[in-house]
Amino acid sequence: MAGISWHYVFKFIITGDAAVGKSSLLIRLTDQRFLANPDPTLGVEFGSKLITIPEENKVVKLQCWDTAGTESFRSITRSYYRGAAGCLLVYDVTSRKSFLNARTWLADVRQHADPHLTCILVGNKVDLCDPEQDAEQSSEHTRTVSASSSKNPKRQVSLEEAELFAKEEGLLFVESSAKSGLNVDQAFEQAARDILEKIHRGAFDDDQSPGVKLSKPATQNNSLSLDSAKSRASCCSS
Ligand SMILES: Nc1nc2c(ncn2[C@@H]2O[C@H](COP(=O)(O)OP(=O)(O)OP(=O)(O)O)[C@@H](O)[C@H]2O)c(=O)[nH]1
Ligand SMILES: [Mg+2]
Repeated sequence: MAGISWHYVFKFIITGDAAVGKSSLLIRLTDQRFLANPDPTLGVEFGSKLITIPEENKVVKLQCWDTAGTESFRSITRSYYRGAAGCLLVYDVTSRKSFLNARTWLADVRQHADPHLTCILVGNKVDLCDPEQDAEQSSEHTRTVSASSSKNPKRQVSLEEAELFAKEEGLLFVESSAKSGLNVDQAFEQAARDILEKIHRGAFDDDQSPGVKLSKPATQNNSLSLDSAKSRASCCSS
């Protein structure tokens, strides 16, 4: 194991409308900071981070392509979707439009990314919502499923509506705040765990899946594949 700095590399993309906080989520992940006035992304930006999945004793390198939400960059950003294993599909909980547009982003991503793509829907800027009003709204929701909040002027997408959309589309889901850091690392980790599970089930293939790479230390021969990782994981996991 000596010399291994990571066991897997996963290609991630971050997508969604302009100004929903995609770059802010990436900066929070990689630098643990928040910029009040970041520049809009022109095309794509890149960031990477090593994360540990303790229960698997594995180190995963996340290679993240943060794409521009502005329509004029759409054809450029699309080309970065190719082969992605993970996707953060971001909307802003205070912008209903950004939530409605998530469907279009998802369709685009599914067309170009790996067919086994793991996608997590991320409702960002939850720090702008009043938690007390949220709790009140949530209890009312058991009776009436409303699309948006009339009581909380900032929140325009309820937790329940987003959860339902995620369930229907087979997405993971979390609400986050790049500003406070709430659930930012967790969003990436949850998606990485899901990809690892898919690897163990044999869904990703080391040669066929450009968005997933397995470390090949010099001491082992080049036949090491995701299949062997799968069998090693299953033999050691009981
Ligand atoms: N309150 C709050 N503001 C946020 C949060 N995340 C981002 N912002 C702010 O939202 C604005 C847009 O953030 P960006 O990270 O540039 O958004 P983006 O999705 O990368 O935008 P594009 O690159 O243009 O597609 C900035 O003013 C951020 O400071 C958050 O969690 N809470
Ligand atoms: Mg950006």
